[in-house]
Amino acid sequence: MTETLPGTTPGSATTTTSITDSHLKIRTDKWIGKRAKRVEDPRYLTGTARYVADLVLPRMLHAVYVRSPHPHARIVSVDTSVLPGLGASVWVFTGEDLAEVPPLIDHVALDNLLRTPQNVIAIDKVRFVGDAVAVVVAADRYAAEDAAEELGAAVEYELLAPVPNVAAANAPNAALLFEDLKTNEIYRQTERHGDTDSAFAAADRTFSIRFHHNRYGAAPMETRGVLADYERSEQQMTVWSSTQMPHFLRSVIAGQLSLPEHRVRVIAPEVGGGFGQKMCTSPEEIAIPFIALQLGRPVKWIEDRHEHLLAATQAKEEYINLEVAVTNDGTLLGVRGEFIGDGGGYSFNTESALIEPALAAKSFPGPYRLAAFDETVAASLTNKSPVAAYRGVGWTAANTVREIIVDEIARGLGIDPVEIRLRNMLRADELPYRSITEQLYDSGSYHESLELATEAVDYTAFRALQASLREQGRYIGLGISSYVEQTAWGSDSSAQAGTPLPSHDNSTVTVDPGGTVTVAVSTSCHGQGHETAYAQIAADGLGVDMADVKVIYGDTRSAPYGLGTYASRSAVIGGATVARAAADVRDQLLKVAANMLEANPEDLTIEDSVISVSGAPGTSRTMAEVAFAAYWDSEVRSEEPLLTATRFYDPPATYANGCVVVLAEVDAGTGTVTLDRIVAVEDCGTVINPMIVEAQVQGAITQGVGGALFEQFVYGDDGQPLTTTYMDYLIPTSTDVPPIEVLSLCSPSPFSVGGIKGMGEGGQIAAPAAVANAVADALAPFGAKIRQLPLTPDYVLRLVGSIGADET
Ligand code: MCN
Ligand code: SMO
Repeated sequence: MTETLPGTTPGSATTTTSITDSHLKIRTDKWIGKRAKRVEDPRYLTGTARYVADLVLPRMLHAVYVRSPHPHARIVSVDTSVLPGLGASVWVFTGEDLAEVPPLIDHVALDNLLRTPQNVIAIDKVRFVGDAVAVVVAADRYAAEDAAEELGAAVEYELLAPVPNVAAANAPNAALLFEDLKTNEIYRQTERHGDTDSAFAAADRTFSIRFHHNRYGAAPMETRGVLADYERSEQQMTVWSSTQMPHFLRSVIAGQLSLPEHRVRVIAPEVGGGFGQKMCTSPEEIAIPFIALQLGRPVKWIEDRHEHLLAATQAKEEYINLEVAVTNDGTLLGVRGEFIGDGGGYSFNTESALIEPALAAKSFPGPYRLAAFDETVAASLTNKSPVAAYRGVGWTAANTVREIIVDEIARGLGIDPVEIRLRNMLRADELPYRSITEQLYDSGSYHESLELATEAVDYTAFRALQASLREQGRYIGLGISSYVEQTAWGSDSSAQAGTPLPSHDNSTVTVDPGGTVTVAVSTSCHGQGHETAYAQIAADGLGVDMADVKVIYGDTRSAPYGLGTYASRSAVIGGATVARAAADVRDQLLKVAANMLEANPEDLTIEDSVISVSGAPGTSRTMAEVAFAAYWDSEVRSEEPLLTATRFYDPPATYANGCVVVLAEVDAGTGTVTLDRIVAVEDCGTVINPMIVEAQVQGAITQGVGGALFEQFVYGDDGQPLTTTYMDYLIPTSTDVPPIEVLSLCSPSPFSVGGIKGMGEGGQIAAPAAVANAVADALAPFGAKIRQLPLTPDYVLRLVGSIGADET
């Protein structure tokens, strides 16, 4: 039987308090599902949280990177002799100096994906502006910055033709980023699902779209940073890094630096946001430990903002071209799709340049029935910063283009956009459902979330208002974006996403001799509130107060091995492992308590840290008494006195869903877009903490609004980045985003422990399409068809026809 958490019955749309699993005897309704305040927030708000940049070690040196000012060039020489004090007060490391460190490659198990080894400092050539050429180390940051500037001027390059985009990458005689590959296109594969030819033959109409999804990226409050310390006498490497994956990083560092893994310790101290960017291994996370090892002194590198905008990974750029076959009543029959990634200078490690196009293709069907789908997935290298994970990965682009074309089909056929969606959407009773791309949707509320979101904005009244305002020359629009979010990334999810990566995670729950609880988890929080959510689960599991639970993570010496936090996996995986381990420890406690109370363990209950015999009031022991006895009283303790358990989980894929509706007004004279209202319906099954979930939705939607209206890394045709400060690269501020209303539905997963689904990215997957569709709806009188993001005033004016013609 499926393990269930308290308060849930798999398959039901409402929560109950029944417990249906014989093993997981976790109590029910106390903490899980409560709007518990985040226990981590006081230290964020009072500034006492410690990030890598705050850490100071004795004899610590500071590293500054020399980075390429050219998009594509051969490194002829790096003349380190220009630096006074070289080897005495200043140290320089070039690619040659790190030649023994193997290059980074991706880990995706696909045979026909060409690999692009990335030296952690470039050796022969540079492939984007910002590629690392050398690292300068000095006693303080000022000296290191000065020396880096001097050295930068002394690097000699032989310029190569830049490859600024996918078209240029595949033009005849294009310069090659990796000459030995003989092509810049590192992957192309067509998969046919169902009979697309028959679908098109049977169609009444076909619609098409050619869409360029913008390149944008995470802008975490804390930039990247690494501090490495190698204690030679102990042969011990300790690396503090702002990472989402401490254990994985430990394995990579051990491998790259040929250190035995037990002599490497990685600590992710406070991490001020990652949003996927800190998931992959940064070359800096290998180079800085190597340098610390060479120098025998601690070395710290803290990325500055300018460097971040140049050299940190970027995301989401891809071209999606679709042809869609439909009947006159709006039924989707088949789709032919091309998903072409612009991977940047390297197919970046962990998930490769397929992270955008492959994930977009596999997730494309979303909440709709689709029986025939041809997908071509391709990725090319270009002379731009590598593309890697950013919240919503390929799902954002796929959802955006799918929801835009669904609206265009509705408009073309004269069908209401709500109606066309309802006609094609899977109903809850059709689930579980295996999509045409082999994604197994477990449960969901596709119809209900669309209906709830449109009711919340009073859809009918809005249409009336829209019509009357149009007569006055005011253009308001309503945009709908329905979505499915693949979550719970373990081996199953990643395989269903088309980029297989085996994984699992673990938690250790320990009741200390004093009766308090320590929970050590292998997921690694970087802002999501895990200390609170896992404490809620452990508190219910053990029958204690949340305040008695301390959750620790982020240090490979104290947390069990696992893959960390990304792909909205932690609630499902961490939640289950904590619940399972807590259940085991509860059993251990009850054995000891049974000895003390001369009762059967089955007759005992734990309530508010008091263990009693049911039906026999007065016969009880406190948790602290039992825990103390378990460790110290050889009369009653069990054969294994430690009250501790470590449990594992490699979850089945789970699919959350929801709907975002945006109301916007477009000024057809200036091209500005004002968002008036945003309503989001979120369904992530069993909710651990509704307040956290709501805030996650709000944060993710805000980032999606950024992608829809403002954010884009722009490169010139010469490969030079044009967005290198936050004056050029705009991110949304509080005045750009109206309050975001979040409503909830609950379709517990029938597959996962407790029915939990993840949800951390849904808002960013859905929001861009909702904004785009609101603008297209507002500008419907102009026949506006959106073919790119962001919706800058300039582009909006093109849509209304004021500047030139729509290109497509
Ligand atoms: N949650 C819950 N009930 C559920 C599902 C989730 O209470 N049914 C809670 C969880 O306990 C967790 C939060 O919501 O506190 C998000 O859970 P989950 O969806 O499992 O996602 P992860 O914790 O694995 O976080 C990863 C996700 C991703 S992939 C990105 S990118 C992202 C995001 O989280 N980066 C973030 N949200 C972020 N939030 C902050 N502040 N900073 C980031 O870098
Ligand atoms: S992009 Mo999130 O860390 O999977």
